[in-house]
Parts: sequence; structure tokens; C-alpha cells
Amino acid sequence: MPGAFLVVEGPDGAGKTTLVKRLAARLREAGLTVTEVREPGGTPLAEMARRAVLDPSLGASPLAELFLMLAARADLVTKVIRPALAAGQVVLSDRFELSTEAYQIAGRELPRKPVLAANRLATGGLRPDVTLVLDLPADVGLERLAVSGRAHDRIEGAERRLHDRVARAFAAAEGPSVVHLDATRSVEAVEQQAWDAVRRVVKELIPGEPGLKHPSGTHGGTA
Ligand code: T5A
Repeated sequence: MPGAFLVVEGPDGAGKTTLVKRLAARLREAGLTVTEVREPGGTPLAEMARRAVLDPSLGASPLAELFLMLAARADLVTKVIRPALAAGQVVLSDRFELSTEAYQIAGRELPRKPVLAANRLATGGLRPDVTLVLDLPADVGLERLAVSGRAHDRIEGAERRLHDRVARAFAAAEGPSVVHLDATRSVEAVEQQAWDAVRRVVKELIPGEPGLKHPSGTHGGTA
């Protein structure tokens, strides 16, 4: 598949949305066609799943939450991500499968092996070319969201421990595509760290740039 698949991950309030917007702008300035997506979401069905999972009045159980996330991911991969990559575009995703490892496996403590297998089924084995992980203590991210008016002022007890497990899982993530970024730094500094990593991956897609190794064929799996 000729495009490039870039993912931004991290705990709540780590600055993913901020970074995705800035990276998308830089990629477009470089002459690339960018498809921005967020998870869960990005197709009508996935947006329905997002509303369902984020609606506290529905009280999704951990397993129901998992399957809503995976249904959303399967639809997004099939209808948006794979076609955009096949067309040679850069796909920039706010969250992907590492979020399931952090929230459903580490956070909700669902069993690792079957969840990873179900996730692979949902993605058809699609893998990012780079996964930028914004490392930030849970406290700091939740505080940023509180300041921007998007979360409760105080999170305590079980929910607090869940957020700590999630942040630790992101910090411990490893793999060939994973690049850790220090999200305690300024917006500009985080963007620069991210751009350095992304530029290496998309270099040969940039018009007029002498290419490095093409990312083609590294996404894995089948449609
Ligand atoms: N989920 C998702 C799962 O449980 N399993 C899964 O498989 C998936 C895919 C929705 C929820 O779904 C869960 C995880 C989530 O709980 P979401 O919509 O991505 O996911 O929710 P959040 O992670 O909470 O995303 P937010 O949009 O709320 O936070 P962001 O995008 O990380 O942060 P952002 O960019 O909006 O920034 C937050 C605030 O911090 C400031 C910003 O200006 C903003 O005010 N900020 C900074 N401040 C200081 N320094 C920096 N470097 C900053 N960067 C941003």
C-alpha cells in the first residue's frame, strides 16, 4: 500500500488533537494529501459507536465498550483508512489500536490475548508506519482537560486508578513503529519532536524530496 499511516496516541488530555492538527498542517504545507481521522469515529457507524460508548447514561460494560470500539475501528479501516492509503495519501489518526491495549486491557483489565486477537480481526492486521505516543502523567492530562472545561474537576478512587494504569501502559508501549514524545513540553516542542519522526517516514512521499526507503508494504494484513 503506497501511502503512510501515522497514529497519535496517549492518555486523556495529552494533546493528541492539538498535535494532529499541527502535523496535518505541516504535511499539507509539504504538498501531501492528508486524511485526518479520530478513533472512535470517522464513519457514520463509528460515530454512532462513539456516541454510545461516551454516553454515561448508557453505562456500557467493559466488554460492550470493547466491541463498540472494535466495530468502529473495523468500519473506519475498511471504508476510510485502507482506501486512502491505497490512493497514496497520508492517513493521520487520533488514536488507533494502542488505545485498546491501554484502556481495555490495562485500564479495564480485560484479558490480553483474546482482546489482541479481536483487534487484529477488526483491523485485518493493518499496522501504522509510526505511532507517536504522548507520554504524560494521568494527573496532568486530566488537569488540562479540566482547565479547558472538558472533564470533572476531581477524579478519584477506581476511575483515578484506571487513568493511572492507562498512562503507565502508554509509557511502556514498545514496538517497531513506536516513538515516545515528552508531552510535558510546550505545544511547539512536542510538534517539533513529532515532525522529526514523521518526516523520516513520509520523506519520499514529499514532492521534490530525494526518497529514503518507501513505507510501501509495511502496513501489513489484508483488506
Ligand atoms: N478509547 C478510545 C478507548 O477506551 N479505547 C479505544 O480503543 C479508543 C480508540 C475518547 C475516549 O475513548 C477511549 C479513550 C477516551 O477516553 P478522545 O476523544 O480521544 O477518546 O478523548 P481524549 O483522549 O480525552 O481526547 P481529548 O481530545 O479530550 O484530549 P487530547 O486530544 O489528548 O488533548 P487536546 O489536544 O484536546 O488538549 C487538551 C488541552 O491541553 C492543551 C490544549 O490546548 C487543550 O486545552 N494542550 C497543552 N497544554 C500544555 N502543553 C501542551 N503540550 C499541550 N498540548 C495540548
